[in-house]
Amino acid sequence: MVDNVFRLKNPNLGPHDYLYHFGISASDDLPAKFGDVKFVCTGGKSSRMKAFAVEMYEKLGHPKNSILDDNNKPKDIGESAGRYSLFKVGKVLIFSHGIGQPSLSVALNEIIKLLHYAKCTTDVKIIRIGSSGGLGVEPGTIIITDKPHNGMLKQEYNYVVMGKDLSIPCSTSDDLRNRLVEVAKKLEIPSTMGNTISAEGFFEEQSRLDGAFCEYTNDDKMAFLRRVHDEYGIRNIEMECTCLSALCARAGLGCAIVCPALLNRLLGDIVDITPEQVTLWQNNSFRIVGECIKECLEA
Ligand code: R2B
Ligand code: URA
Repeated sequence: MVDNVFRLKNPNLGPHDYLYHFGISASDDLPAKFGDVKFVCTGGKSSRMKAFAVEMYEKLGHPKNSILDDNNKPKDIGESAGRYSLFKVGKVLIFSHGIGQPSLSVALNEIIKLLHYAKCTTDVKIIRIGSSGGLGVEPGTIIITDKPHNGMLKQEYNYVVMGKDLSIPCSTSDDLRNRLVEVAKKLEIPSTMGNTISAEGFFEEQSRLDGAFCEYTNDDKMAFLRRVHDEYGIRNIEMECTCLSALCARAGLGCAIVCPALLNRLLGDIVDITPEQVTLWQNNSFRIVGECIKECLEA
């Protein structure tokens, strides 16, 4: 259970720290710059997160406590480090995380430390706005993750620390998830709540037949996809939700995951959607998350 009390127990943290992948020093006045953050939004692509930052800047009515560039647009604070982008729009922090759990884990460790150094200790929530392959859903449907599962179909995030397997339980915020579902209904955007698999790769790890390698049959693939759909309530597959939900829960941060299904994996493997569809589905997830954040900030 996430109790919304932010806590970091690492005794090694301090003003000497440097958030290398964002180019931010812990000795900068982080409470002054970031101390009012209430929401953190993240997604894989830098360009998508920039578009979301620009949209939030408009939606929230050009909040004063934003960090802007020379053109009065949200400034990419992470640009100098050259790895991830980072924007601050009012009380909303927005960063890109790249593809997969290792990339997300690096960025998220530094963002969680940023929140800690900035003294954002109460009720900060993190939302991933991603993309995914759907299971048994119409392409374009926005899936709000209920229970994240790893590739072994366990609700945990696993990684190796000093030669030992570490396993951290995953959980998403009930309250945030339900709010997002309500907002999607209000906006009449096709959406569903369902369980999600976070795979460790895109091809074999997601039972695709079209990677460089494949040693199973179409029947094997379909049997697995149908089983996880029917027995585990899996409605989409992506590559980050276990890492995000486990590390957030470990730090006491509520989180949610909102992803359109780019295709129905029960019907195929190839993502061949048009740029118009990408834009529409991306905008739908932006609208849901943006509206939910606006409502929460104004409540
Ligand atoms: C969804 O899409 C990306 C792979 O194409 C990955 O980041 C994910 O979770
Ligand atoms: N992202 C994934 O990880 N899988 C898909 O099938 C589509 C997008």
